Order: sequence, then C-alpha cells, then structure tokens
Amino acid sequence: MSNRTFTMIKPDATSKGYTGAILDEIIQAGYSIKALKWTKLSKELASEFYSVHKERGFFGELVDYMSSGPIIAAILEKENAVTDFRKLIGATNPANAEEGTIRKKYAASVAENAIHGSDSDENAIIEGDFFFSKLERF
Ligand code: FUP
Repeated sequence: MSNRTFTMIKPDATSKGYTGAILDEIIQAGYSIKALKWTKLSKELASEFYSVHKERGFFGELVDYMSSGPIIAAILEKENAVTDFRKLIGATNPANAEEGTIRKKYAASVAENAIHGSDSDENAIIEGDFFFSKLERF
C-alpha cells in the first residue's frame, strides 16, 4: 500500500475560485503536499494524460475541457492515500457522489467534475511523474 496519490484541481473549479477551499479540504483530511504546480495543459498533453480513454466517446470533450484553463497539479501524502482520496472526492459523476465529498460540493457535471484522484498506486506514480521532476517534489 502506497502513501502517495496524485490530484488535479480541474479548470471548472479553478475558474470558479474553488482552488483555496478544495486545497483546504485536502489538508484538513490529513494530506501533506509533496509537490504543487499551477499550470495549463495543452491539447497534446491532455490527450497524453488521458490516453487510456482515447477510444471513448467523451475523449474529445475531455481533452478540450482539460486544456481550457489552468489547473492545480499536486502529489499528496497520507497513509492509504489513493483509496482514502477517492472517498474524499466522491463518485466520478457528482450526481452520484456522497454528501460532503469534494465533487458533491464543487463539481458541475460528470464532464466538469472539479477534481482528479489517481485510481491506483501504479497510476499515482505515473501521473505524478507526468507533471513533476525530481527537483519539484519533497
Ligand atoms: P475518475 O477516475 O473518477 O476521474 O473517472 P474516469 O477515469 O472514469 O474518467 C476520467 C474523466 O473522464 C472524468 F473525470 C470525466 C471524464 N468522463 C466524462 O466526461 N464522461 C464520462 O462518462 C466518464 C468520464
């Protein structure tokens, strides 16, 4: 069991001014920030990040949306990081997310769902490495 996960606060949430509130929820939930970046994905990089979904009908929209504005990318540390973070953010579709979860509070729709959380320890490492060099993580 790994103690690190990777997250992005997505363009809908950053543009609505939810960045500070969401980061605070993450910290209050016991995560410490090991790497943090305010950045913007190009279409090419968004396509690469989400390449696992490239055959899905929503892929084009997903890439357009994820490259539409700035995001926060972060590596987070806590015991049982990946599983607990998925619980903290809630279901992919905010309509199905439990009360109190970040997506329930801040997400607009399944496409614009405010935040990403890695779904496995392996993907947490791959996704963290996508955004951060050795010099940018502590
Ligand atoms: P999650 O692991 O909760 O981020 O969800 P997925 O990996 O299944 O999906 C990745 C992203 O694709 C979601 F965050 C939003 C987008 N998506 C859609 O736009 N429509 C869908 O039906 C499913 C996912």
